[in-house]
Amino acid sequence: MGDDALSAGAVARRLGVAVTTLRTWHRRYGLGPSRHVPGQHRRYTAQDLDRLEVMLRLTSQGVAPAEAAAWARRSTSSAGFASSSAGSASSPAGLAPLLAGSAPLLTGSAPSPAPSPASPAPSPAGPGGGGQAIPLGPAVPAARGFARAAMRLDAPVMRTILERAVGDWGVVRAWDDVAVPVLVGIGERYQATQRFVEVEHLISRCISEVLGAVPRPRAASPARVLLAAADEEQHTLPLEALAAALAQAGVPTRMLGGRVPPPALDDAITRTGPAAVVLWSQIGETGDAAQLARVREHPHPPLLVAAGGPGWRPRLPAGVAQLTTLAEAVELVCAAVR
Ligand code: B12
Repeated sequence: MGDDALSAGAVARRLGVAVTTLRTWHRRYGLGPSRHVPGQHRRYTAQDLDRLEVMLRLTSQGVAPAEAAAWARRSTSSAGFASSSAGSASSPAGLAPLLAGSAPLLTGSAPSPAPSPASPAPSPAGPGGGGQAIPLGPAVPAARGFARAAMRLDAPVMRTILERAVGDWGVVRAWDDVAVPVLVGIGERYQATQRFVEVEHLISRCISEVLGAVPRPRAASPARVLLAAADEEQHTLPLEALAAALAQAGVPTRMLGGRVPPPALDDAITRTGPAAVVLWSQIGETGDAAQLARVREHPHPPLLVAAGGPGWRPRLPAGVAQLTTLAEAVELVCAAVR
């Protein structure tokens, strides 16, 4: 690369990661800039950039950072593995499928290269890892990669992981296996520490963006499905997942979003005559079941009135369907509108 060596800012922009992420990868995993010009900041060479691209690709696929870094170092340190200036690493046999983008996101059978003796051990509990990680339990690698990127506040990587999961598996599985474990985990993290609100918000934002980008069906007729959160209810992500999953099933929806007062819901039903209404309550404070009864008693009641979320109390009124999973919700709504 010679004089074309890049600054940290330029590399960050090119890869779509934060400069702080580059610093972390440098400090913890030795993936730093190698070109040194006296009196200047170190610069990233083409080979440094190749390593970082491998690191980014693998961590996006859920490979643990220390493992990914070991691969990244190996990918350019041995003869024959070095890449051209085109910027993409030519890969050793075992790495090729991962770099080709077909990494086993679900099964987690990522390779476990022996880190070179020179590689620093990952920091056990530094900011963004170890003791401050989002607790996940058994989770697919994509969920772990998403959670790690979230703790680094690395939105581009978060979006990439989720987009790939949606593309590879569809909305229902991406939501159930990647988004939900991370949402539950960050909820627990917050409860235990009263911290990481910023992480929670970024997670919500990225999930919303990816779900919102799922192409909507070009409907010949207006949407016959109305989605709304209960009065004062701000939790809307499960409804956003439902809208995106229904879109993939070819069913258009009308999404009112959060905090819908009962009179406004009445008006929307009067004006749009939906065949199905799904109302979401996440927390007890918003889950007065009288809201559901009111929809049932509308002069033109929808064929399906369904309640989603754990907030509803004291119990669902007669004639209201209880939705317990996203897949079930998709099935029931599809049946009501077809
Ligand atoms: C993201 C989030 C927010 C975001 C919401 C952003 C958005 N656009 O939706 C924001 C920041 C707005 C927020 C606000 C608040 N939040 Co909040 N939030 C969450 C978080 C992390 C995820 C919520 C979510 O989407 N859950 C959906 C899935 C992941 O969870 P679930 O409903 O339990 O899923 C089960 C079923 O519903 C089903 N399921 C899953 N997906 C789907 C989809 C469909 C269609 C169906 C039918 C079923 C289904 O499967 C699961 C297993 O049973 C949760 C943590 C959590 N565990 O949920 C806290 C959480 C719900 N929030 C909580 C609280 C306390 C609040 C606030 C009161 C905080 C405050 N002090 O202001 C406010 C409430 C404001 C209000 N009036 O609504 C508490 C609720 C505690 C309680 N039970 O009352 C939680 C549990 C966090 C915690 N551990 O303390 N929150």
